[in-house]
Amino acid sequence: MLRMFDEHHIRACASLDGAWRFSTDPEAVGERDGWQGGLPSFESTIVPSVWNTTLGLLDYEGAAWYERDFYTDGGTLRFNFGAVMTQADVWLDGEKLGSHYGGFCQFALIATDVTAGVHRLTVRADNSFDEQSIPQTFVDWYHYGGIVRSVSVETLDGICVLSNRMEYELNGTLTAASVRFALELHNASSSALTDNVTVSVCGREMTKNVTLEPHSTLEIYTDSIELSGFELWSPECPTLYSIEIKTSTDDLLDRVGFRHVCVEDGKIKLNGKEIELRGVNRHEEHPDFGFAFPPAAMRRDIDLAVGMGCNSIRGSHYPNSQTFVDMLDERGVTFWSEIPIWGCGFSTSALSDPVVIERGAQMHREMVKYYYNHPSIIIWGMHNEIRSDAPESITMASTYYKLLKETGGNRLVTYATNHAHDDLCLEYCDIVCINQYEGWYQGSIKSWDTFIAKYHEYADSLGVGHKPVVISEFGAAAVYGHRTFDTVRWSEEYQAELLGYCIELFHNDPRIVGSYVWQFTDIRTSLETGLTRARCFNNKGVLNEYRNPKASYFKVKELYNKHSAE
Ligand code: ADA
Repeated sequence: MLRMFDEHHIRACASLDGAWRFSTDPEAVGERDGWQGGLPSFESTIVPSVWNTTLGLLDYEGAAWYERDFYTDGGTLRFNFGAVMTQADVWLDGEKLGSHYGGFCQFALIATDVTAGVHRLTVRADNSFDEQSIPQTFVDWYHYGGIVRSVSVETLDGICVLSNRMEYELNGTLTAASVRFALELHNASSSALTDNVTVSVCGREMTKNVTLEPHSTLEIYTDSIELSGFELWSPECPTLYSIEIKTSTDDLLDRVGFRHVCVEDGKIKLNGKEIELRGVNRHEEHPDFGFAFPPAAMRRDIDLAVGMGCNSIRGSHYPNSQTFVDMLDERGVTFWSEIPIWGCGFSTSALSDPVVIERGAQMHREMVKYYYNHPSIIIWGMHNEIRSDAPESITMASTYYKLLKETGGNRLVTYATNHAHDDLCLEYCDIVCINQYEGWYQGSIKSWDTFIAKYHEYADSLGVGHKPVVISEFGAAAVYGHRTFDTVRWSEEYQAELLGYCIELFHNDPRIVGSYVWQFTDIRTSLETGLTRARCFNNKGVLNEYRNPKASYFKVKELYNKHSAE
């Protein structure tokens, strides 16, 4: 996984990106026929990538197999997968190593007693969707398949550090913090071991003596220390600190930042100062690369969003790559990270299905585990547009809210609702986030005023009128290059007018503390959406899919930059 810093100096790591052997398995017979022992026929492909950009496979949904050989000096190996869509089954030399459910989520598998020499790694990726999958069959983006983020192999030696969380609490003046680390340790050897693990942060060290049973994993906490003299992380000054965690045989390097986000007096406060979120919804998707989004293009996306005046991005609708979030940490852009529960595809029965709820909970746990230390993430998103007007949604909303509040660190927890006037779950969010398309699917541009007024009335009647409101989606489609003298639907002019009207309206409403334009770029959608989605793309981007600007980009840029200067 490409990070914007080295994760290890001591641990031996090798990238497994590059050429792999590949075969689709449309009848799902591969495992029965022993393909894990060697693919009977194959073509070559590149990892990471999506298979849909291979000619002839645009709409392939189902299982596909990947295999490659690699050399190792042997020992305990850890295989890291940035993301596999959506179910991954992994074999080493034909022996099952493990499985993982959930595209967009990072995972790792450990193999012990591997001999020195050349070995074969096999992955079956299956992107089939059904009524228990997350997301479900119907979504408004493209169901790309494949190994879409990097794969690497690490050699583990002695007591190793698999992951870490820096848990900290700032004092009232935000000048000092009480800090402790949660460390996931693993003993890679076949005998019990004792070692010191030392964490260095801001010139201070914390050491703990640990003993681990053979091939076991253990989470420990360091003692707490008081730190002061650090700079806070903020959009204006995104200060980051390197940390180093070491044992006598292993290390893990990471980056952290100190900041405080909360809701107070109906506003969002970052480091005690009111912040208005000027945001955009971004899919990590490109028509030529799908979800295997090139890092250099990520940097350009951030330049374009920052240039438009954004101080926030919503990673709609799934965890984005660590590379992208690293870049946001560096640039001081706040981020909303969520999992792909995209409600329009969910029936009410799926919402209360324990299998679905547990799959979502596991995705939240993995998102928290891998992204915890990113200061840019100030919002966790539980789900998007579920039937939160139906009692069946309450278990899901309350379960995820509790999970993220208890384990997610200092962040606001929310979900995007499209039931602003009859939502039953508003108790389970720190900020109320509303998706609405007045002037597109219903009403007119001007009917936004009555829509908002009606929400305030409803919120007051429920006693949640004090919660800050963010308009998390609003927009209109415009076909790139369709310019008109009259502001008619599908034209760049209409889209620019609608977004301009909304941004001013939201900015002038004291209860609304932010907005996220739907959306950053046009995106490919399911081929079945042809009748409502011109070109089979969702055309509500302020940029087209190749990042060329529409008139609306300049309108949003003018207003967001004006508001930022106020
Ligand atoms: C919803 C959804 C988005 C997108 C949007 C639209 O609000 O959350 O993913 O589908 O509608 O363009 O209709």
